[in-house]
Amino acid sequence: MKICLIDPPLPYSSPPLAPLILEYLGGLTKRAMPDAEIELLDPKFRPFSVDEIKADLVGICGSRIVTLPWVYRTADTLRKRGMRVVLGGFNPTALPEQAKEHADAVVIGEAESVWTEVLEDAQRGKLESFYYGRPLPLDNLPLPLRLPGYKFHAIFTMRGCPYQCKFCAITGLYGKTPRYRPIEDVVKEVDALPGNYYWNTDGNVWGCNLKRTIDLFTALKGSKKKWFGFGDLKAVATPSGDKLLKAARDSGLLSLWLGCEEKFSGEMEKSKEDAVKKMKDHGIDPILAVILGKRTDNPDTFERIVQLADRLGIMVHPFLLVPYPGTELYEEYKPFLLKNGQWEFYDGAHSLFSHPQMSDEQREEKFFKLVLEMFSLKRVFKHLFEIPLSVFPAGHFAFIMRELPIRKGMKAAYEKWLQNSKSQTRL
Ligand code: B12
Ligand code: SF4
Repeated sequence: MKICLIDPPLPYSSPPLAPLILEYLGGLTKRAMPDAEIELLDPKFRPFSVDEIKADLVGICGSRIVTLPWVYRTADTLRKRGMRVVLGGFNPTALPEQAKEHADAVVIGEAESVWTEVLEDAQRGKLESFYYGRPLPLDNLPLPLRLPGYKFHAIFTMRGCPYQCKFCAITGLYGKTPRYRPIEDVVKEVDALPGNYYWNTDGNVWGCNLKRTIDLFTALKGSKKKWFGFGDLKAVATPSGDKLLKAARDSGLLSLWLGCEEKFSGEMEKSKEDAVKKMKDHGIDPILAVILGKRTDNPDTFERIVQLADRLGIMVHPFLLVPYPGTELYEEYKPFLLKNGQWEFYDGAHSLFSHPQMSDEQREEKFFKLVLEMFSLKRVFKHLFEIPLSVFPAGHFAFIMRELPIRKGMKAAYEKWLQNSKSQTRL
């Protein structure tokens, strides 16, 4: 049997990161069906024509909502050509009935507990409509089939998060109870990674269990590889913050996206500003992934971000708030949603709900003004001098490799928005 797995293209350019979902699902497939022919396709890296695909079963990842129109279109085309298609990931889990309209089968939840059954049913020509993945312990996981040619690869060390931030999709898929991979498995996987840099994709790398995190970082000290991740400032602000940061730095952490600060609205509490400074003192470059345009934000929130970035000497990645289906926020914002179901607009650069104080255009305008400022060459260049000298040259090199494609993506989003605004004015 030939199985083809696809991670869809993104609307804007992204860092040269190998899609872990393909590598991991590939590993799971190899273990379940060692004789199957497996093809992993990433159009972000190597564009292909859908007409070239020939397989007995095609699995497509529907995890990033903005890609859903492409996922559905491609699935429809492949099914018309007689191929069976299975969809899985964050959005097929949140919207299974919608996904089923475009697929022979939908995997709801995590794939591990049902993937063998899916493959065997596909081989017998008897796929069920829905497969319900159960959360299993994270030991004895297959080794991902690593793809060649990428600058960065990724790992995960845990699933689940107890915090339940209203906007975040993580708990809808993985649940609230954290599950951890055995530390020795993570170390082995990191040692086996190609290249010198990797991405830890855990929702919050150090927010769930401080002791386990410090043990993990200590065990990774010998790996000599450098890495990036996502996390919060709460853990840093605890009395164990210094110990945590030292272990993180020794494990090779270069840079961390602070994307878990849900209530953040342009001002930071003193303790959190101190936590940012502490990270920098330990040689870690914090990036503030800030979500803007919330119904509780004021018009001047956007301007305050610039002042904060200057005060703290950090990069800021701004996004407009996206209410993801399956989250508490999506339910709360339902009465205000403007483009519900038009997933191509769910890219973090569009106004998706009405706002009590700002028009949709005003929020998008303010957002792009901030984007252009944050990703100006002047600012990117200036930030090279804000990255702690102790991580030269690896930290600086990795910053350029990561940030330039993101900058390119943000500029492309702006150009597209400008074009659309002009054509709307003409109408
Ligand atoms: C890595 C990553 C990226 C990479 C992707 C590129 C790459 N080459 O991998 C980058 C950094 C580019 C990225 C970008 C974006 N991302 Co992202 N990303 C992630 C992240 C951190 C890890 C995903 C991953 O690799 N997981 C590892 C795999 C093995 O696990 P998994 O995906 O959960 O898969 C399991 C199940 O979901 C299921 N499954 C998944 N797919 C499939 C497919 C099939 C066929 C089957 C059967 C099962 C299945 O089975 C798997 C095993 O159990 C997740 C957060 C997270 N921790 O999961 C966010 C996440 C997926 N991203 C998200 C978003 C929104 C984005 C953006 C669109 C953000 C934005 N607003 O602009 C951008 C795109 C910007 C652009 N450039 O256009 C959201 C998606 C939310 C949603 N409901 O849509 C997430 C969940 C983050 C969050 N906290 O909300 N992202
Ligand atoms: S935003 Fe971060 S802390 Fe909040 S639920 Fe998601 S992963 Fe957990």
